[in-house]
Amino acid sequence: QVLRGLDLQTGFFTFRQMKAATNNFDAANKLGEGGFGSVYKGVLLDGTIIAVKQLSSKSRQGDREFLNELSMIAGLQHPNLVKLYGCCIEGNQLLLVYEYLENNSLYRALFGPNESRSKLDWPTRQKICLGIAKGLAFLHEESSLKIVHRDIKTTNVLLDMDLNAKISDFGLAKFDEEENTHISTRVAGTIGYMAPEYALWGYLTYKADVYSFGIVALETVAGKKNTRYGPEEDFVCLQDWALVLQQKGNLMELVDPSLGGEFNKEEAVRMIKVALLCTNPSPALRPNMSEVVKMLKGRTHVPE
Ligand code: ACK
Repeated sequence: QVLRGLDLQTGFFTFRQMKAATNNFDAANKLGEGGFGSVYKGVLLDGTIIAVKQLSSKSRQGDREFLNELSMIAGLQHPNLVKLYGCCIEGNQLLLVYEYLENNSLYRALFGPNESRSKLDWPTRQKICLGIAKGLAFLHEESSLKIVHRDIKTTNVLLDMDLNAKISDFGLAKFDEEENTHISTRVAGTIGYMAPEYALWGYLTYKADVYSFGIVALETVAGKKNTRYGPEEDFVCLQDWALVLQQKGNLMELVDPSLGGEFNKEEAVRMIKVALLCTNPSPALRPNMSEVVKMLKGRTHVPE
């Protein structure tokens, strides 16, 4: 029986259990490398499939704050967040045990090798972006912890059986922080997705996640990575290119051509406009995630 809570007093999963579940962390069971360490697929005795993340950071067993926060994060439940089943702490090993998601990451679905690339149709892409927005709105505004993710990107968005988006690695990045608004000494994020104020000055607020969400939304609509793109690859990122297309009144040119005619033009343009608001260089001018959710649903007018 998988317990859905975290009891750090009794220990939750033992290292032995995790070794058995992953066949001794067999290379064949390795799902990949995440920002915080290797991820393995495993099966518990009751048949539950899990993803075990081996945290690469040095010993944290003495870090009470880390454990406290971990137990709170395990309590966070939202349909658009990857469920943390628990953890295993033994010696200086720290493993996080997550639900296993069948469809890999959004990155693989959009840009992976041919065999793992799934053709995401327009309604699915919309559902994915809305899901990420809802998950972030929950982390920022509704959860008791008010978490800033700090590393939103397509590899940190996992897809379940029905291609619903689930955010992974939330809470990992800010264990040593006290406030959501501060000057961070250690900038942890991914170039290309990082808000400029965070990348340049380490100034971190939840608006940094809003920026990263905007980039992910642009990548999802365009079916293109946020790297040099555009005529003669002049543009450093998709966002720059989108701004130019917006000025030319030609935002549709950004939409993934492989979507063919099966998308709604109005919805696609709305999504790009929302993404452009999110990637505004000035954090104060970016909407918050619950506003983004409303705009994506077409419930609120998207300011030009
Ligand atoms: O695209 P992927 O296969 O999906 O590559 C990454 C890799 O591990 C490193 O993060 C995969 N991964 C991470 N967490 C999970 C999970 N809970 N279920 C399934 N795959 C996962 C991710």
